[in-house]
Amino acid sequence: MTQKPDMIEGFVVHRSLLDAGACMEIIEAARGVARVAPFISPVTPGGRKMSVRMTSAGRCGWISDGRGYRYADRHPSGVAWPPIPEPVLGVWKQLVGGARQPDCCLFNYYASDARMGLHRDADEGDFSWPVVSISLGDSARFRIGGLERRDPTTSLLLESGDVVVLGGPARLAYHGIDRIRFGSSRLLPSGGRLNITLRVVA
Ligand code: MD3
Ligand code: FE
Repeated sequence: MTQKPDMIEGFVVHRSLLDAGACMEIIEAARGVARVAPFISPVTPGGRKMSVRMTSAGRCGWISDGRGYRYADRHPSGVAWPPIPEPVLGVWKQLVGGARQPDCCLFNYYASDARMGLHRDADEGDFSWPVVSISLGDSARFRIGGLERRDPTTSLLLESGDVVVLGGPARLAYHGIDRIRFGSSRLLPSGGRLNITLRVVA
């Protein structure tokens, strides 16, 4: 567990929490989720196609379309979200405990040119539980700031097997992905980066 001195409180990085085997097991499980609930390129309410492709598992999933972004109880195809894979729940259990299960498991796939602009995750009705984020495949430059968009930011490289916990003040911090280092890992057959976030929604 490491920490930058100027980083917002509640942000914890568990470097290499998952070894290559554990990463592969989760990637296989993600493939199973995507067979039922395929990755889609969400469109922002402003009509722009996001470069990150997404799908979800669990009681609800995060979607975005012309009507806005929100949590929905079904994939846009109408199919129910598959259950959150057991090895992913195991990571939550290890870091957060068994008192509460996550409602949503969001899968973000980054191909070579994908990025995610600075934003905060505030669509959830309960911010008292942390968000857990699992990085798989190619490395990425992750940026995190403070509670206001104008606050200074710092960046760090997230690598395959790293798991980030965002609790306390960090739960509502601005953050984003500047770019990925395409080809830095061979774990995903077509390259790229898979990020998995676990959240309590309400
Ligand atoms: C800080 N995902 O799904 S993971 C997202 O790598 C998202 O795909 C990025 O931002 C990704 O919303 C960053 C790290 C992360 C995830 C959720 C957070 C940081 C967070 C929620 C609150 C604060
Ligand atoms: Fe986010």
